[in-house]
Amino acid sequence: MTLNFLRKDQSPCSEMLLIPDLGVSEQLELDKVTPVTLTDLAPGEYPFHCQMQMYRGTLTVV
Ligand SMILES: [Cu+2]
Repeated sequence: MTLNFLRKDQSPCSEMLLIPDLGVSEQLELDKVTPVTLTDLAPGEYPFHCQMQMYRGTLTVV
């Protein structure tokens, strides 16, 4: 599965995408799409956040 992240926010917080449980650490360029390919994803919840954990969310795999 590939998720496409479009960064529209110029805040430094939106520069890095970290999904620790999946070993993802991606730098996101402003106004560009960054594809992140994830393989062998087990169902579950995977928190993601910026470097300092101010922007955060959860990826839910069903
Ligand atoms: Cu941050």
